[in-house]
Amino acid sequence: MTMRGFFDDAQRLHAPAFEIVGGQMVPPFETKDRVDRLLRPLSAAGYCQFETPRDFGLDPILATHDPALVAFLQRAYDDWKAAGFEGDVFATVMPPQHCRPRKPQFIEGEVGYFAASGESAIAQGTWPAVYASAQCAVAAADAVAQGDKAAFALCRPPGHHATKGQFGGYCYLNNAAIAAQYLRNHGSQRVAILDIDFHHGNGTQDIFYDRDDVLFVSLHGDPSLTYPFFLGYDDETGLGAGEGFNRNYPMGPGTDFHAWAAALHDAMGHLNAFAADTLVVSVGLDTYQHDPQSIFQISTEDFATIGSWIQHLGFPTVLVMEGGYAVEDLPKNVSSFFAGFMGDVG
Ligand code: SP5
Ligand code: ZN
Repeated sequence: MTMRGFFDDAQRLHAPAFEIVGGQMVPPFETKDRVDRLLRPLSAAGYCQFETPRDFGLDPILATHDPALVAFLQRAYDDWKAAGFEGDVFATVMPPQHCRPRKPQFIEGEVGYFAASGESAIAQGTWPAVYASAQCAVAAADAVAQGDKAAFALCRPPGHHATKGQFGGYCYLNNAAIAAQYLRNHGSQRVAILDIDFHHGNGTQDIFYDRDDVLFVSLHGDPSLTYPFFLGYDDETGLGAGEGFNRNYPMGPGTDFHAWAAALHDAMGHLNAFAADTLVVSVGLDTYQHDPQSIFQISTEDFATIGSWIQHLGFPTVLVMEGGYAVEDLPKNVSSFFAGFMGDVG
């Protein structure tokens, strides 16, 4: 058994010179190497047959994001250079609390308006990479909308920290949210999103927080201790019509598979009760015990169990790649997840 996988060469074009961590310029965690290392193993094992997504245009992106963010991402680098700045685009200013910010007219202020956090740069190739990454998500959603049981979007840059109107956390457009909205617009009445990335999917939560047609369930590090810090608490359950359709499982340092799996088991109860037509999974493997960003203790073998459980939910499923920064071990971890999902083990 195999599934269609989507990847575009243009996704390699996003290559900022550095990110800022702990007050230092460090090599970016989120690199093209992350996806380059996955293509061959996943094809060789027969899990995925990769193809370049066709161009679905801006419409599926604009069905999820504010047009102002999309326009900003397209022009930010050029505007930055036109202003005389030498490096990549970084946010250095953020709006005061309790202010309803008006969008500034100068690029230096605009970046602060559109940034949810300041570690992530916009570089020369960022827009074409981000656009191609989103097209992978749309193509995978389209495959499932057309009847495939599962499809894989090898997204990079990742997406789940991008809100309707802001980028951040290595994310510029929210690939999983775009896939979910595409499914809604192409035959699915109810779409569930399961986010297993180590970090809370604050962007995805933001996008669907007041809706009852898209359920968002996320397992992640306690936001009082780890990125994205301001969202991901378990009392965030949705707003208005969306009340009860957002579920968070924050977990503390040292969380092992036993504890994590108990949360997944509970989360699966919500997924089953929601009776979704289709499932989108934000597949981040940065819960791994040796991941540089993780405070969890998940092993390579555990990812097979996770893949198997998710497959056993039985929904037509769009798998969307998110984080995972133990670059050397990422191929074996992703392969393990696929082995479980495709029924090779577990
Ligand atoms: C998609 C995704 O996984 N984005 C993650 C963005 C969070 N980046 C925060 C970087 C901070 C690194 N600090 C590591 C300290 C670990 N103890
Ligand atoms: Zn993450």
